[in-house]
Amino acid sequence: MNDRMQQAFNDQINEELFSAYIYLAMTAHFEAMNLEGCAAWMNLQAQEEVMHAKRLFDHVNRRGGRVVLKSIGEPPVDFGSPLETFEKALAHEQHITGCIHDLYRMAQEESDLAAQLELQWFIDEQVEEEENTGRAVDQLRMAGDDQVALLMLDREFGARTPEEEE
Ligand code: OFO
Repeated sequence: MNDRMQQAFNDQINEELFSAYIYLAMTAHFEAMNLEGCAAWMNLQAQEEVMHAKRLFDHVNRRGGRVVLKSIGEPPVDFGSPLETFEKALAHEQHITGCIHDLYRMAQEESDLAAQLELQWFIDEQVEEEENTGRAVDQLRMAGDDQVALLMLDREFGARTPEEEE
């Protein structure tokens, strides 16, 4: 893989690890509110982000490139209400989708077919990420100020299971 692609993959590894950091901060935020199901949902999300970073990491290595890990930014501490927190998670996923699409377009410009194939998995994954997070946002909006509905949703979010990697 050429230098431009290698650098862009390294930047994306950093984006994915920062995502994990944000979701861990959201886990802590929900733990502090005693919303264990929401916390478990975010914790699972954080683990998936580490898996995404590792997938890009492996791709760079398998192509004879050099992984360079950069420092990870500090995430916020307070994300607001459960709805506001999930809305921020959705906005973050939309940002990551944009990054993946830019990376794919770069791979096309550079005629890097192997990177394009790898990134197709991520394009598909982002559809799922936005779908899952968007559903949670919609459900929390429906619950509104109803505390019982919120507790029921918390239980449902806690039942989320890890995604199988293909
Ligand atoms: Fe890696 O998909 Fe979320 O950020």
